[in-house]
Amino acid sequence: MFLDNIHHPSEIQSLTANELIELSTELREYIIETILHNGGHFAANLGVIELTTVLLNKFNFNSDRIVWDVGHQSYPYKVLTQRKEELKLIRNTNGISGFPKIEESKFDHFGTGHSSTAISAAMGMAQAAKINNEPNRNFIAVVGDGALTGGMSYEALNNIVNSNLNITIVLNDNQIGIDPNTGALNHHLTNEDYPQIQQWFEWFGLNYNGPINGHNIHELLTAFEKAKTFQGPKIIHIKTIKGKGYQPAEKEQTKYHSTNKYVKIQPDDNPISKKWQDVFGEILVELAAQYPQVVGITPAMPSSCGMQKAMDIFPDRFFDVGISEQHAVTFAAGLATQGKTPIVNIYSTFLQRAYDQIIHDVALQNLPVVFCIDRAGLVGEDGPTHHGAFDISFLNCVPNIEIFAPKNAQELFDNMKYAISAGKPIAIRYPKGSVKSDAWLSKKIDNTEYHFEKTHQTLVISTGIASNFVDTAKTKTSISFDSLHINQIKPIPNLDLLQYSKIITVEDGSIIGGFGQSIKMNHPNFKGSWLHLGIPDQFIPHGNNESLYDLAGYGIDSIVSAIELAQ
Ligand SMILES: Cc1ncc(C[n+]2csc(CCOP(=O)(O)OP(=O)(O)O)c2C)c(N)n1
Ligand SMILES: [Mg+2]
Repeated sequence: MFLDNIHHPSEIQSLTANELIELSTELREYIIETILHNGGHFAANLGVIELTTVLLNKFNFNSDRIVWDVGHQSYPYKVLTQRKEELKLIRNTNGISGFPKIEESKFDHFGTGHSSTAISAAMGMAQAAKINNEPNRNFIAVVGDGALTGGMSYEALNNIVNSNLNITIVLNDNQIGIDPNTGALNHHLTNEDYPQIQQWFEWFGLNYNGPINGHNIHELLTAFEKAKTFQGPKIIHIKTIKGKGYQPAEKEQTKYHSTNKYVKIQPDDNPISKKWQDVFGEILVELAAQYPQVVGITPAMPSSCGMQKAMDIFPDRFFDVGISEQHAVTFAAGLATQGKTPIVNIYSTFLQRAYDQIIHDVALQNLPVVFCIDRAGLVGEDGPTHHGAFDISFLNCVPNIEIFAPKNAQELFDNMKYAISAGKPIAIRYPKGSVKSDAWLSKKIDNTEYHFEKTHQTLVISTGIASNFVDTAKTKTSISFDSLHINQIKPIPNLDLLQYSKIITVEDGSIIGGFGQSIKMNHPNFKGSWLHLGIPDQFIPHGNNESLYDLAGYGIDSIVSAIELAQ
């Protein structure tokens, strides 16, 4: 057994080619077994087993540096850099992260999670080495064919030409992202237009070597040996198979991008109810059939975000634009100027990429773009790179936008239906997980008026799924209190609060600039006290989402404690 006997990655540097082959076999078996049991990103890791062993053989990552783009394929690297046992608890509460993380290991040189950052980060490191006159250090960026479609990758490539930096880009070409990749790059890669591909990279000033069989240790060794003798920016184009070595994953690469636990520690809250993205997808199909002006855009997430069905039924109106959040939003803005009502379907965390496009291209021109923001709030196992903590705060301060946070499928339907004819920018945020009430009627929406029983001293005001937490909290304490769910976060309603002595607000988002603070700001005459529950001014770690809500301070138990303390 090689795998069990590697205690430091430097030991891999002395292995022979045949030993690296053996090590790769063991590593693959270990990852398959562990991740199928534990859950986590799966198929991408199986594609980079040989690459990882060869990189650790050819480079010394005490002084050389590596950046894994997105980082979901860094599990083999984690195993070989002193985290073999820790893989068993990857993404669990208190376990290691599912992405490279600087604080986790001295071998994780740059934290990733959002795509297309690797070339820029590695260039920065290489530039610093050049300034420090350290010519013998190597800087590696491993970039997938999906990650290479993201705009930042091109911005970096455009800068590389005259840099003479000692940087090696590894293009891991497996011809898929989570879903099939789109666009020109994907077209040329799948058509195997190698002379053109070579020419294209050379045009950016890169020395090109490829295509290399990324599962052949001998070919990989030769390529990296050559790369080490070449000073300056270069690209090694390897071809790999996502899911390599596990037949079901090779066949169904999208399904096996990420897997759930085989052994469920906790059963789902309500295993029968649908996921938010599935309900969204069904509503979208219904509204698209009813309103021909509706079009849809997903930046590379059709199956994760639920737009796939609409894409299948209305292929001329729904677009997967690849990993390109900024383009996605401005493309939507363009569509909106021509009478279309675009629905941009995007994770909260990735919408951060397109902030200026929201302000400058959509809101400033008051264009009717509808943002359906998935995975808003804490997202559990993916952790701080992916928590949708900030969208309320960063949208709240943008004029012209209205913001909604439904608590169930009916509200999601009502909000989407309203948004389509609102004629202005609308954001609708909904979380990861199952919808508590997943049915909806295609009814006409009522005007929102907030009537509520005013019988107690304390009022809890909440939005989105935090309102479901409040409902459950009510059943868990003997202390009664008034509660109010607010679906529309912006503009925030004016409420008659004067009879209360204490108001507690609850939201699945950042407190600073969030829902609670905006209610407070809107009620300057309220003389009682305020308590805002939500995500504090910290990055929340990864782990089981239910426990994270309480860790952050706004889960069911936290609400109960706040109510009891208010007495
Ligand atoms: C900015 C951004 N948008 C979307 C995602 C979601 N995402 C994670 S992995 C992935 C596909 C990446 O494809 P590729 O780079 O080819 O890697 P592979 O999984 O094929 O190894 C996507 C779209 C992300 N991580 N970052
Ligand atoms: Mg890929």
